[in-house]
Amino acid sequence: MRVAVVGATGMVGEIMLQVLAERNFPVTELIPVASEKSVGKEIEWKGKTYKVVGLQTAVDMKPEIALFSAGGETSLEWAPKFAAAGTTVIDNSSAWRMDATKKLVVPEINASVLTKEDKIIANPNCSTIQMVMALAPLHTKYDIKRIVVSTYQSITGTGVKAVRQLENEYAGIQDEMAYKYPIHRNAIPQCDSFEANGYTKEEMKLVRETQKILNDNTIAVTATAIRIPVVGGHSEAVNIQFENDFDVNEVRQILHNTPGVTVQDNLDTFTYPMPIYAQGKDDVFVGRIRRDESQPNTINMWIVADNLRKGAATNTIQIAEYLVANKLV
Ligand code: 2RA
Repeated sequence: MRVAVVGATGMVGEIMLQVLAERNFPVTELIPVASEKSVGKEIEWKGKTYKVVGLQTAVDMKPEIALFSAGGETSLEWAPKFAAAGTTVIDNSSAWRMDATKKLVVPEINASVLTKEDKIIANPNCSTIQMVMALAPLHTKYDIKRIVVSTYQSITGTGVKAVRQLENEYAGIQDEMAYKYPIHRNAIPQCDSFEANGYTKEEMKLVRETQKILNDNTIAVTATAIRIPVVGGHSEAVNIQFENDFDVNEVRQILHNTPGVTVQDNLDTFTYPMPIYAQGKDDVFVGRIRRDESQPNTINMWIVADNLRKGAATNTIQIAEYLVANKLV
């Protein structure tokens, strides 16, 4: 299968290449794609050297699948061009996620919505993916009424510039490219830009994408997204109010039985998820599971995942695996 990776030289693109190899995805021809400034650059993949090509060249090569992680503008302009050439696009940007004609997919939850006609498929936002991975089976069982989520997001979600800034701040190096605020020894209550309602786009992604993936606009969601100086992944403190009561041990068992979710929850051994240990793994880790004693039918939990893997590259490739397994490409 000819597979294009659009944004192959970026942080998520590089993880996509790594995960394609790890999972032995059936690639017969790899097409690394990047902006004009990177065309001709050589990359190594599975022992072979490939030259980066430009977008139009990649379209003309008619890959069966194109995995995009190149920003919303590139997706809006080029995903339709790939689709018109017969390519199935799986896009990691936010460009198509809330488009009513496009599917927004976490394979373990709603891959069954996919058909041969879906030529542009949206990969959800990283902080949404890890949350719905844990909440989807609980919604089925107990019917979620409201979610209050606070995220503690890795600086890798911002991109390589933020990682470089943090490293420079660690080393005491002045970084003229630095963002407005320091990252080291700080917590920044802003991920992405602000909308008119005073929430950031990141926070509103958690609201809108959760309702779309769980196919239930009655679920009330409110979010606060914070950027913190960690690199391993995103962490989330989630408070969930159900329509129905629950048993905490049954919740743990449901999560334990959920593919792609690992429960790490033992206070006697101080066992709970942490981003430094989630880094490089594809599971979503859940702990600190406990009843909210302040109101009925409500539970608290702590959800951690590598935002570059299950939050981006791996989920994208799992969608591609589903398409191949079900002969939808
Ligand atoms: C972030 N989820 O963490 C967004 C985009 N990767 O900034």
